[in-house]
Amino acid sequence: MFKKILVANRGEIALRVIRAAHELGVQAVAVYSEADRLAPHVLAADEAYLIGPPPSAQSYLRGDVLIDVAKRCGAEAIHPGYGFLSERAPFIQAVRDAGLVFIGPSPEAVTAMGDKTAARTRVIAAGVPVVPGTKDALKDAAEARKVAGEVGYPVLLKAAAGGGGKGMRVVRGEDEIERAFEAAGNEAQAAFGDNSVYIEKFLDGPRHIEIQLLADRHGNTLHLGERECSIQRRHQKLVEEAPSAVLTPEERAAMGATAVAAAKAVSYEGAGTVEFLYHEGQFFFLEMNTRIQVEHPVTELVTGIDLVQWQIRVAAGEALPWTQEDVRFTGHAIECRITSEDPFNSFLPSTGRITGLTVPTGPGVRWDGGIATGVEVGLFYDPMLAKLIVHAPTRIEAVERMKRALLELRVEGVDTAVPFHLRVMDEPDFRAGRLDIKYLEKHEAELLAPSDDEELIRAAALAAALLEQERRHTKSVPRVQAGTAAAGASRWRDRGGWRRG
Ligand code: MV4
Repeated sequence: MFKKILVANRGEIALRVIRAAHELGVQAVAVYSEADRLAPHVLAADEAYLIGPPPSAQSYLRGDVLIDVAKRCGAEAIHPGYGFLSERAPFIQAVRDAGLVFIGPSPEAVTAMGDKTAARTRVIAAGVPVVPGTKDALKDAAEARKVAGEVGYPVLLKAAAGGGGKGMRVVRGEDEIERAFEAAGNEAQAAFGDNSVYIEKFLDGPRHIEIQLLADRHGNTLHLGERECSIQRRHQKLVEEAPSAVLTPEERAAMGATAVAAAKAVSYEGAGTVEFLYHEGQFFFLEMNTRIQVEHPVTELVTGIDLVQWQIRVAAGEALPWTQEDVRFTGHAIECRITSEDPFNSFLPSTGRITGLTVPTGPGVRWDGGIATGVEVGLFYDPMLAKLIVHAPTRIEAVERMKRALLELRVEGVDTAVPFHLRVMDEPDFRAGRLDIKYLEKHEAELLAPSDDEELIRAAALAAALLEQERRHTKSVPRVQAGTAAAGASRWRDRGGWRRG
């Protein structure tokens, strides 16, 4: 096992990796930008190094600086977390060239899965079902027209270099195909510097279900079941759960075996995820994510397997100690992403200082957070502050537990998605497990419209802020009289601005 690893990330995932390292007796080195001097991941690490100004391009994306820090502090390996440098093959190669271990897959596996047409070709050869369409990029609009006619409308044009929905165009009939081909190509060029586009049959309203994998370098590749990730907005997931409310044990086994085949096709090592679209009882390979994902905790809770610890252990050369039959699933887990966004104002990012934080606890509740009171939430990084995850024997008990935990949670100083999550937990289709990728669009009216209650809360918060300002500027009036209860407990000393009655 390593003695020391460098965590090349920030926020909740940096803390998550530091915790896993510490439980393995491994020292963890943090890096931080000038915006993150007081961040929790810095305080949790054994050592921490300043790597640059706040913008990611000058700090967390500086592969050369990160490798230099790792070498100078004596770290043997680098854990990339998710985002940032986690899926950049040249960085992985540079880590290896520096004599360090990258905690994750090979650069070849990342490259193979990063190009969507190359990935399709690789997994088709391994017998993995994909959505009907082209293997390779289309040469021109004429070819697009021909192939679309064969596949049958509606079709979807996708960027070969894509992922995450950029450069995607639904085409409903032959009259639109040529214009859509040009538009998708231009968008792909702008986003990825590559205008290659391919075609798939468009599936209308499938579920997004993904399989978690764990592979060692001794030939063992296991699947750890699925996650249902259909509740998303503009390709940002908001709620995830395990297991899916719809998969039968047979479907789980078939999807799992398919995901294992896809991973083996690129000699995958470490933790990874194969995404599928699930539509009318069939599933189709979408893409493979060659990193640990945000939503990994729901899988950890239903399998009892610590994915981040095992990432580190397999990177150190250990073999997985289980066969597929040893992997058992217990109960139901749900995760809500706690983002600093205003759900009632188009999820507009909300900034400010965290002035108060009450984290839910109690049976079956897990908080993976990257914030603390006093921390400034700005616009330099992703708005996800934390994840609230619950585990319970059944799905409906997990839903009720999540509601309870969301009501215990108080984040003061910024708006969060918490009121949105509370509405989801009460929404009948969600409670019945009736989900697909159009869920949010379908339920926009109930889930995203500000209620009278929210209007009232906003008005109260504004009034409280004005009062607070006035109080600060009224120096002549003694605010608290010594010796009264107010010295410790008066509501007028509450810094939160408002409270629910
Ligand atoms: C699709 C699809 C429907 N049919 N492919 C979106 C992101 C990219 N990775 C693949 N995506 C989709 N591919 C076919 N043939 C619908 C989507 C899609 C989607 C997929 C997963 C999760 C959320 C989504 C939201 C919109 C569209």
